[in-house]
Amino acid sequence: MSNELKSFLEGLDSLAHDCESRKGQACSLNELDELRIEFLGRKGKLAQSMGALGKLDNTDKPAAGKKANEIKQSITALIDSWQAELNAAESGKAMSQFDPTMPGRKPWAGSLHPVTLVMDEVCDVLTGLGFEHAAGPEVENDWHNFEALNIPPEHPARDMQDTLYVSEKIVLRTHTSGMQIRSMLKQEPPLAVIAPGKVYRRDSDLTHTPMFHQIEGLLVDKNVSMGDLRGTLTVFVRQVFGPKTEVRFRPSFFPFTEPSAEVDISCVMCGGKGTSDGKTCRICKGTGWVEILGCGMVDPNVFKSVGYDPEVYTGFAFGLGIERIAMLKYGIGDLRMFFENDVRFLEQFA
Ligand code: 2NM
Repeated sequence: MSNELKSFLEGLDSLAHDCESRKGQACSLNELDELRIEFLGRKGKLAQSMGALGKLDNTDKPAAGKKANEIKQSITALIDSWQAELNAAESGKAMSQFDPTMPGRKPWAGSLHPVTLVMDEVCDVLTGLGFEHAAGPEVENDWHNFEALNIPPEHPARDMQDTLYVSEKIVLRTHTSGMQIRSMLKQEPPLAVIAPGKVYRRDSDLTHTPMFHQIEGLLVDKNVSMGDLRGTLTVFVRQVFGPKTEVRFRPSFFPFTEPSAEVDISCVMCGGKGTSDGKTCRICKGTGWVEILGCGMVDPNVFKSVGYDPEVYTGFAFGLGIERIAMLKYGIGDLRMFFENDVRFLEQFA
């Protein structure tokens, strides 16, 4: 072996030793990168040693090249192993800084929709008064939705303008009364039921939506009077709107009740004064009263269609819109708020 080759090989070995001796000097991944560049970089120590390769005898070159490759691999392996150690140490440090006793982030919780809240409350008050809950289909036939309720074929409520038809004899229910009809067909009086749910009308503007929520109540027995109706509704509105609430009946008309009435309560905003903060009350427009429901004594024709004897039984019924009650209760001025589902609106009811 030539002297030139010998000293070339020795130079490479000392380079490897030099690198090994630097263990512990690189304490961070950054420092280790610098070390890698110092030995293996384009102008690093290994590259400089390789400069001497060209001056060797052609017969020495294969052995020199082979050795150079081996040294490059062993230095690379060495630095890689230090890098793995540093990585492990750093993640261990991160774990030791992690405090598993810290409280977690609070999960985002939803809340009940104001329509649901009011629906639940109204149902609770009425079941508390002894009414039982009835449920039924939203797609209803002509007989349950109109015919049995004394709504004749030519009545405007049956018009295509007002009702959403599925087919000639099938509609989306325009009120929940069909459920009350079913209850009466199923059982004899005495009977007290409420029918809550979605109803549909062909109507869409600032104050009407094609779908809204309603509750109807029905009570049938011997000797049920308009006084019973007034007493029941007074107790009901005082539980929902507060004990000082006043009740007023105004004559009205519905095909399924006779006589019929619309019920006003003293304004929830101004308490009936008609003014609030010295200005005309925006809720009751200065009248001191707000309308909240319709009601009446069940028409004898309705009893005939379910097979009750109108000479023996009388009954009262009422119906109210949930969105309207919710607007009054929470002071919501725009019906569209209920259907836009803006979280900033909804989270106020959490
Ligand atoms: C109202 C107003 C007045 C009503 C009538 C009946 C039934 F099925 F018994 F005939 N259920 N609901 C009724 C009566 C509904 O809503 C404004």
